[in-house]
Amino acid sequence: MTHAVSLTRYLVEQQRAGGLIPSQLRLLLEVVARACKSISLAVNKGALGGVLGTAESENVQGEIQKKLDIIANDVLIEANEWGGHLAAMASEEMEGIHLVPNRYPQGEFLLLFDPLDGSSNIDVNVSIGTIFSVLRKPEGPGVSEQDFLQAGSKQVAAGYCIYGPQTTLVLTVGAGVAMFTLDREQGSFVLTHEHVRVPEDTQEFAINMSNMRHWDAPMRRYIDECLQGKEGPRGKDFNMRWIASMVADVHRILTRGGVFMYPWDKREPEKAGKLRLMYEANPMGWLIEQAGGAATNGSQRILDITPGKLHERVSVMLGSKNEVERLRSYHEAAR
Ligand code: AHM
Ligand code: MG
Repeated sequence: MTHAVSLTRYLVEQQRAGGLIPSQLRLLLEVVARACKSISLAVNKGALGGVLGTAESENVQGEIQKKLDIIANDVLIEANEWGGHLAAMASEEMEGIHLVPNRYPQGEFLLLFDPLDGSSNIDVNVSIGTIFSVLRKPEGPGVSEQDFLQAGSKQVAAGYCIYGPQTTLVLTVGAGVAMFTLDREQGSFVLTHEHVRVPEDTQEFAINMSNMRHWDAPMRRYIDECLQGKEGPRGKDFNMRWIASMVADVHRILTRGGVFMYPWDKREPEKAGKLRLMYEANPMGWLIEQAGGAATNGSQRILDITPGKLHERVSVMLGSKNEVERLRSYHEAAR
């Protein structure tokens, strides 16, 4: 009889085999998984739990917060404060960093998260998720926002938990991508996919087409060629999906390939894009790379960008390698 591999066992085995996971990081990932479990319960209760709808507040990005944005943020903060594995946290929903209170021991790691990604889908019962990224705190006393401003290539763990028909935790610690499905009877995450691979080619793209008129020329060229299908320069038909939850779109790409784009557009030209670098693009970019795909902003590998500020935005193109390379080359050709 084969035994199901729990998240705990997977992490212990990674710790033993690759030495990739120090004990504090293992604890951190278990705590994040536990927090995701309770966010999943709140999401599932929906209207019965009184968690739907809008809160009476805005976040630092000027976006109206949903009740679940705040609940998920509080759950993650509360769960991660006391374990001794973290020095500080940062979130899409908080302007500054959140230090671990003095009464608790300080750990070596920094945790960043988007507590509830895909907020516009909460009330309509469509998949949403939590995205997280873990960095090591640089040596030295105390901790400041500056300590967080590290390139995505410095991440030591990254992942997301998707709250959909199933609740699935997707994780990398730098040794490929593994997926764990929440077994609600047992209350534990069970390994259900290992060595996840994104096919290098695809005929499926994800972008919010309603913004087409605002894109720059290389972006329009790429989509225009896809839309021409078999009769166009690509010589094949393309399918389109747009869930408007990055976690759900990325999950589909990790499962069957595809390319996801949220490019710069001229609605707000001073912003590099809509999505945030440190807790959306970096963790997703690393997961995709770990599964054999690629992630760029059109001119640079996402993971090579050194952030200038915590809530920095970025143009995102990620997924099947050959499509991302094509996007990069169209941007290069236009420079
Ligand atoms: P959020 O973190 O406030 O939920 O915003 C990020 C989301 C992504 O999940 C998704 O890809 C994108 O915003 C959808 O944007 P749009 O509504 O413009 O299509
Ligand atoms: Mg988000």
